[in-house]
Amino acid sequence: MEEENKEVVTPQVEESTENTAAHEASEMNREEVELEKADAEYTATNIQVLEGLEAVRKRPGMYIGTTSSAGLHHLVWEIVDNAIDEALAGYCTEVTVTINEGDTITVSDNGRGIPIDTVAKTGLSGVETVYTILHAGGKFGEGGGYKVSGGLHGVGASVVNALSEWLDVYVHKDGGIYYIRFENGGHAVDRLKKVGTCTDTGTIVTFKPDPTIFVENTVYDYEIIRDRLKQVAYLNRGIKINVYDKREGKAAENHFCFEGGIKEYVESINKNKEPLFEEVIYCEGKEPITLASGTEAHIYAEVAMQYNDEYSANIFSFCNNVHTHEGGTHEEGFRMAITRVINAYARQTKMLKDNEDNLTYSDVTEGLTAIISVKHPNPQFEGQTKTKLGNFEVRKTLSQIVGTQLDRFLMENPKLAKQIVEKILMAANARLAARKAREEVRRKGTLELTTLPGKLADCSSKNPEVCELYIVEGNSAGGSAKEGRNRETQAILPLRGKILNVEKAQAKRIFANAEIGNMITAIGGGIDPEFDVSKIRYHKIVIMTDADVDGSHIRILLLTFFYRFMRPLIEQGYIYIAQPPLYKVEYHGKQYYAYSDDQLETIKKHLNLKAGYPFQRYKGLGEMDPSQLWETTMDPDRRKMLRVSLDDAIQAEQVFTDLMGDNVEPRKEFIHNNAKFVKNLDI
Ligand code: 1YM
Repeated sequence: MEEENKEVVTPQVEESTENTAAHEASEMNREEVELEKADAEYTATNIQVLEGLEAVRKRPGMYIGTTSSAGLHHLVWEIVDNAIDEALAGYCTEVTVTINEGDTITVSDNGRGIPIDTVAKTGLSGVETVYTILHAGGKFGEGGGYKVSGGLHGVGASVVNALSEWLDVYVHKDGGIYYIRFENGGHAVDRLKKVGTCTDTGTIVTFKPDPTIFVENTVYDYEIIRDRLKQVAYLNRGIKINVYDKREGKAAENHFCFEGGIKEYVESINKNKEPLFEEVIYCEGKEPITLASGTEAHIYAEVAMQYNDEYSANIFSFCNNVHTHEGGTHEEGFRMAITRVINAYARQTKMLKDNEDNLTYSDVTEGLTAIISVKHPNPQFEGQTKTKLGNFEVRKTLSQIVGTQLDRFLMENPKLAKQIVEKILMAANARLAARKAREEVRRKGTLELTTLPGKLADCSSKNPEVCELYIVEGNSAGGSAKEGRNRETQAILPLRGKILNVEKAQAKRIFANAEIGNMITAIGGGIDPEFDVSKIRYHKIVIMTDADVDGSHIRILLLTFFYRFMRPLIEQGYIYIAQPPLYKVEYHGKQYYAYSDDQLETIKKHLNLKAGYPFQRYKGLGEMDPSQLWETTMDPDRRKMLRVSLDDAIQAEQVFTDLMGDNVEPRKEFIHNNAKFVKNLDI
């Protein structure tokens, strides 16, 4: 029998249990010398490490964009990205994120566990390397895989460590539990140590964001984490993602796993719309690519799409799980393919006659909800907000994949194909009719395009940067606003009654609507697809409606109109909502205004008023005289306004269809739960 190999493979990490075996003196000396050498190497690496992490602490914005709430949440995405990468590599099925008491975060996965043995280049354990060397994310282990998730900043776990008060990592691997702790922005308290045994594998990371870095806010928002992880679950089919809030009084949990991936995502976006037919068209494929380093990798692309009975297009694209708001080459490839294939099919089946013009991209995407998702080993993000995919080769990848597979779908499903083309032909006809209607308006006299609406009381300044347009509900409030305003910078456009619900109307009717026409001319930038934000006449467009149900309905109608036809106004933060007071208290000849119930209570307390002391409740703007309206709602030095933002276009999309579409149920639900919409507003 062969003698058992007695040589113990020295673990690359220190054992915390004491080694009691006796050694010969000479052996001990040799070990000591080696340990000293290792210590010296360790110290040398550590100095470099700390310099790197110090740079992150000096300029956190360079690495995570901002140290406001978005940056705070970014720390979570970085750690989650590593777990998702492990899942995409095929080794991990479940990821769990927990907000703990004290707003620390724990992220765990059941993957292989971060490598624990020493990395030759750094002399540090794999775990310590990943958590202390900037951009160590890449492979230092053998072969396989690349980092695909998280492209926007994609800075890696070491940045999270640098910006944490403390950070703990536990790795379950090869039967052992290994632990390392970092404090004060990434200083390893000790080296990675074995602290126990286990039978599973995985990585568990807990960190506390450093309050001296995140001075504005260190409180996590469960909904932000939940919504983002739900999106990640849609974009990476089959991965189970758990989210918990363990903070006192905030207990919550959610579990996501979508076997259908982006197909289910499209269905969920279309949930409250009427699909043209049940099927979701799905295309998928991969394309080999050689990286600069010579490594062979793949671009992986998938697209899911479903038509509904509405008129707007909802195309959302992603690269490496990052929402590419500004589009890019993947969207261009998709656009080329879908336009080409549908035109070819429509001509081939003679549904589109030889003498008729080609269908446009806006025709073929009317009422289309689509998700485009690309995983790229080396994404180039461009554009103003770095959310535009720039890799040129992706255009062809998408064009080919969507081209062949959409074509096959149409061939194999002639009945559905006919439904699609009929819908698109209707869109094309409506487009032509709308163009005629616009030309008609133009022909009737250029006057109409250049003359401002008679109802508009314009301001005297012509500098858009200082000009404000108040869109006011009702003629009487409009009158007060006209009298009370600052004539130099504030213009008033009163609206009579409700404006048209653009969600339900076709383009032709929308252009014919007088109230909408007035707004378009007053604002001056035209409308989608020709909307030009550089031509707008006001940099603040303020919606001023009553604080009642009708008022909020009008507000939503206006926001829907801006969202559909002048979206850059919302994206670039030009739309505001006026905040008229709800109550007035008069006391010793002085007037006090309250904008909320809480504020009313505070004022009463402050003035020491007895219970039953009278106060006025404003039911509408019309109840205020011009000077009151100016003082409380329009004076730039005293007013309060909400700025409308579009952080999450997909969620906004859902809100608008829920509120404005044909289904009554979601609207009812919304009215019960109005706070949800206000979430889309920045205070
Ligand atoms: C809770 C966060 O970081 N999981 C995780 C990370 C890694 C691995 C497994 C992993 C990757 C590889 C090999 C490989 C990382 N490893 C590295 C590096 N969860 C979390 N799970 N073995 C394990 O990619 O080859 C970086 S991340 F660089 F060490 F390989």
